[in-house]
Amino acid sequence: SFNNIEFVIEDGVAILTLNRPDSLNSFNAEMHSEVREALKETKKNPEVRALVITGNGRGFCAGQDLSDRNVAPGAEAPNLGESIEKNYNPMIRSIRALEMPVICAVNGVAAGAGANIALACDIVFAARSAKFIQAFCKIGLIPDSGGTWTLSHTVGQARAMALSMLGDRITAEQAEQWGMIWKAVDDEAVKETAIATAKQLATQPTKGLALIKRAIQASATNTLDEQLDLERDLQTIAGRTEDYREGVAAFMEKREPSFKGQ
Ligand code: T3D
Repeated sequence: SFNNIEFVIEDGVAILTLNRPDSLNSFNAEMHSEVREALKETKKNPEVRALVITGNGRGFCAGQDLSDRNVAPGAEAPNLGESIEKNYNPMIRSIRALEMPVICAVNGVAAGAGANIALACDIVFAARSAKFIQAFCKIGLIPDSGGTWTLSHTVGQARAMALSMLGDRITAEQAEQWGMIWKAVDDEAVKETAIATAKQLATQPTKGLALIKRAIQASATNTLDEQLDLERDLQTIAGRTEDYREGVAAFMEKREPSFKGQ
């Protein structure tokens, strides 16, 4: 059992809910280790075919818990690189490498690393009242948790630079219009929409979806020639899955497919 998150598995979907609402679900060391544990379980449990990440209370996540940082005069400067290497980077890498769809329900403000954890997910729904804030610049830091990369690739360099330097509050609708997230939805519907989407995806060809994830991610750094080669290789793998066989057979027999995620 966990103290800082909730973690349940239902209908093939793991639901990870950040649960430190009094500090807008900011990360302390214990929450980091609990999220690590939950991501590990998600990866190794064969019944899990999609993951939802969301938060309790009025915020999604306010990034690092700043009350955990000793900045008193004379105190030794904390080594933030170590914190990133130990906590934030492995979390982002796990989300990106997870061989299943990761759906984020941004239920409220997403600031600092909280914003960039959301942007690392595969499909992001955000409550209409939620805001995305690259808050780092206000305390002398740079966007981490992949933010400098994801922002550049989703909204382009001009917006990535201004968002990162100004720390403006971006609405969910603006984020949708800019292609930073998938959809803005009504506040009261955001969690159920994300969970319903994940449950639907958990009935789909999970291996195929994982290969799509790999291909789209790789496109960010590949040339077209490299990407064509990669598509060939991944399609070779996809064509050998049981779900491909089932999908084609169901189509030809004019019936609903029954995918096993294999
Ligand atoms: O250190 C490392 O390991 C390096 C890695 C860094 C990664 C990072 O994420 S750095 C960036 C850290 N995050 C921030 O700078 C955001 C700080 N928070 C805010 O700017 C604001 O709270 C928000 C814009 C997110 C929301 O504003 P608002 O007015 O809606 O809420 P609030 O009143 O500021 O916050 C509510 C409570 O949550 C409040 O506590 P209180 O007064 O009710 O006892 C506030 O102190 C607390 N809170 C919010 N964010 C954090 C936090 N407490 C600790 N750490 C936080 N990040």
